[in-house]
Amino acid sequence: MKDLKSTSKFLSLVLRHSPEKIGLTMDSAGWVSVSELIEKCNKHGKKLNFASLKEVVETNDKKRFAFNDSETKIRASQGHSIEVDLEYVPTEPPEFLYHGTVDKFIALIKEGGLKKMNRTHVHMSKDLETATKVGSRRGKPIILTIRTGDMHRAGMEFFRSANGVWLCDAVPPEYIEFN
Ligand code: HQG
Repeated sequence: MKDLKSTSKFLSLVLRHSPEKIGLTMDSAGWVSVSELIEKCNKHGKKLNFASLKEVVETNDKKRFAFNDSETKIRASQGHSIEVDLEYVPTEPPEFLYHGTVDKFIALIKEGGLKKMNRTHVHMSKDLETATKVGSRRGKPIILTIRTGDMHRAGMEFFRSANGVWLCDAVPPEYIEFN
């Protein structure tokens, strides 16, 4: 269990942020070769074989990673900081989505809205429980309600990652309910 978590964290690092750290080649859609990933992880001291990789993919709490159909390639489903084109399809969002954050960011969010910061998109959750978990990573969570239906009607695009995280480019402050 602990091993799986540490492997998941390591995979997040190389598949979302720094493939070059272990000399891995990533294509423009974020895929890397499974055999190359296993070889380079082991070379860099992170023990991994196909069975343990498959276990991480299948049991990961947020389904963070996905194989292609033939299981020869793998990628992270969202959360990247490097520019990748995951071929997200514009999708109509629900009327409201939620964003979990913490108090110290609220003044800046009120002023400038939600920004993607280091990632490729702003991340939103479909339910309060998930948003609360996201916010709790940084302290006492504050949940913002976003009027995503209004944003969509105003022409803004939304995407949903393979593991159900909602994404957009930015959320202007007028669409955020600060409660
Ligand atoms: C905040 C996890 C100042 C924003 C989660 C957040 C998610 C601003 C932080 C995924 C701001 C960015 C992403 C502004 C936003 N001024 N602060 N204008 N706009 N912020 O980690 O959404 O477990 O990049 O509120 O489940 O927290 O890794 O984004 O606190 O889906 O799979 O800046 O990461 O997924 O933080 O989390 P992040 P996030 P994993």
